[in-house]
Amino acid sequence: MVHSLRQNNIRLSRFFLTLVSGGLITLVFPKLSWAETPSFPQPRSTSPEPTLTSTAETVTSTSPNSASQNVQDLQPANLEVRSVENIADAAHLFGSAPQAINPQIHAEEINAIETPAISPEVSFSPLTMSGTEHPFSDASSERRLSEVLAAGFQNATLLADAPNDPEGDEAGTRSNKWDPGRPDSHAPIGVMGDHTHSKSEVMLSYRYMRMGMSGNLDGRNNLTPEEVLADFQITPLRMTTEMHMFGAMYAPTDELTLMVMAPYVIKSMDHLTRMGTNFTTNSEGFGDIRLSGLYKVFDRSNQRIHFNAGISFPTGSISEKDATPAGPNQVLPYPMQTGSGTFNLMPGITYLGQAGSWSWGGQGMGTIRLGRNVQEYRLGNQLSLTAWGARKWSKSISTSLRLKGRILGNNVGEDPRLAPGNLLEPPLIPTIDPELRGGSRVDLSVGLNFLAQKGFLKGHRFALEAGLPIFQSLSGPQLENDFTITVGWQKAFKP
Ligand SMILES: [Cu+2]
Repeated sequence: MVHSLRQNNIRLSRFFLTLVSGGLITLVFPKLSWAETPSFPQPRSTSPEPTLTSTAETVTSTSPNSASQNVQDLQPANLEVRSVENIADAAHLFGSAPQAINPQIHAEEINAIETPAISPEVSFSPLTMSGTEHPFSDASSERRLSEVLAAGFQNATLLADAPNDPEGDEAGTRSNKWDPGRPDSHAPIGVMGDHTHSKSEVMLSYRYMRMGMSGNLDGRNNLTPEEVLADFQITPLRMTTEMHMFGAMYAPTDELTLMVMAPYVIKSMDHLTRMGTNFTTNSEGFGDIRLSGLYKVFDRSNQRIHFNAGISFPTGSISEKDATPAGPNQVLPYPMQTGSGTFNLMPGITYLGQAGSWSWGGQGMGTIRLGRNVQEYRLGNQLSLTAWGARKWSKSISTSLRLKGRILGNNVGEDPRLAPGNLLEPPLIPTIDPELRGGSRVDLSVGLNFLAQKGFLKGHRFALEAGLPIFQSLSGPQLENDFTITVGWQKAFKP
């Protein structure tokens, strides 16, 4: 049983590696079709920034980011916008502004309409029109044209990211769309599935998490080791959980982002027996791999909402063993296992908002275990709610404060390999009691997000978050949480 479970783990792991690497490879191919984008005379610029050019009929872009589609979505402002762009277009083609067009008229027309926001992906920049190399020879008509464009696009994104720089620092800074290019556009690093990506973006991530527990609680009351040993033969003293979390995200559309997360877990628990001896058990291995779909349903007024639909696979082990006073190779208690053994659904909803230098968000997520595992038990279902606020101090740095509440149920059913210990009087150890697993906790965390804006690390994100419990009430005796630390790296790009 153990052996076949292990083999299933390996098979599933291989399946996901194939899935992810296959996805990465296929992403390379759409790039080839960009070469077919019709190209018109460009402003004489050496900038690698994507440049929007236009004709009376269409707006095309060298950016793969469906800029033309986004611009054409600007109904009913379409005609007015085009008429202005015709000036720019004519300027591109003929090297001077047509004298017959009075920019003032267009400015009034444009001010009369409420220009819808342009997606941050659209690269439309009046600033490029006032560059030193643009084709206008008449400085005043150049200035007036810039004013017209600025008036018409005051709500629009003026500069957007390059195709390979989805987190460009200027993206969305002047639009009323939620801006993905800020350090605080990603939630504190301890939150997963907090953001979606725009079409064809990929993001890779790595997180290291460390959680420390020590001392036992029963309800909200602290228990000394002696108090626990009055009722049990062994008491856990402390536990350390480390997790290496590897993640990949890919957005097939602007609405849908797919995410896979693979944890590698390392656990260690110290114990004290009634006889006064100490012993430590260790376990490590891959945990349950999680696949999620994040579906964006709202993206307006600097706010976003997406639904999270996750499923985790029983790739983690429920048969970790180590030496205990009972003998070598003993199946370890529930909290020392690296997996749940069940398929789990993780439905959730995430809300994000931005205003000026501030941002905030919230996420509610459930974990619903489907059926029971091969040992005929399941871990408790979970509900977690978190909310945070963040302050952006520069284009690179933001700090955050976050509250997280979690309710965890007790196990249902019991691992028969641990059950014999329950027949002893007094019982062996609290960690093998399926009724002593649940509880509720509230943590308060501070976080730091860093988004490199230049140098060879441009676009790379580094983040840190540290949390302390401010409330815990546990079915006890059960080890209480002391701290949680998460550090992480993230990089988004367009393959
Ligand atoms: Cu991402």
